[in-house]
Amino acid sequence: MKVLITGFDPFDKEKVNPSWEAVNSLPNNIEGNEIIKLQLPTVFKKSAEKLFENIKNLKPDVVICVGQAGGRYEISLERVAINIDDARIKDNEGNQPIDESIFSDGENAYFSTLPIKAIRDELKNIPIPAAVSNTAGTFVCNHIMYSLLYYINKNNLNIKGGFIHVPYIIEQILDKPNTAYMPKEMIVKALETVIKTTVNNN
Ligand code: PCA
Repeated sequence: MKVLITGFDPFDKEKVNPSWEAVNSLPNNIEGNEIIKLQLPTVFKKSAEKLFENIKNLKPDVVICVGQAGGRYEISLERVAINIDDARIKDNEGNQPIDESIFSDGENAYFSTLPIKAIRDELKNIPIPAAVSNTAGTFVCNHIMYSLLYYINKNNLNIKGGFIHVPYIIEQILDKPNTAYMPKEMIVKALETVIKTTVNNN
């Protein structure tokens, strides 16, 4: 199978984004499956346009988008994306949409089609802390998850898609006392497990 996996560039004054640091460290092949890594800008709309372009060209079987969720302790397997942009801060190009729908002809919400419960169980077995999350927020991460599932749905594509939030990595929390983090190597291992579980789950 062909797996497209994305991470975001750094935002909100961070120097790195753990999602891209981990995605970029994945091997190009996992158990015979081709792994294609793509960095997306932390920018409303532009991120989705870049993702759509790559899905069109690459025709992947699985698309997994990954983002930073600073302050969370575990790998968050997002269940649902909602049709709302409501930004607490500006994105990397100064956009700050408030209470705007993402696609006016889209559903109110779409559910992940990744096997999130099976992934959670596999991760806990390793063991890596993981949980199903019922909100991806209302910033660019929810925006990309919603856009991905909207695109798959509207175009009737046979693609499994979903979104994973990951904690800060160590270099981000050195000046943030008492803040949750996960070593990058553990996030990489988690993403490998996400991929294996998804391609093996029919
Ligand atoms: N996290 C942000 C957007 C980019 C990222 O890595 C979010 O949770 O919306």
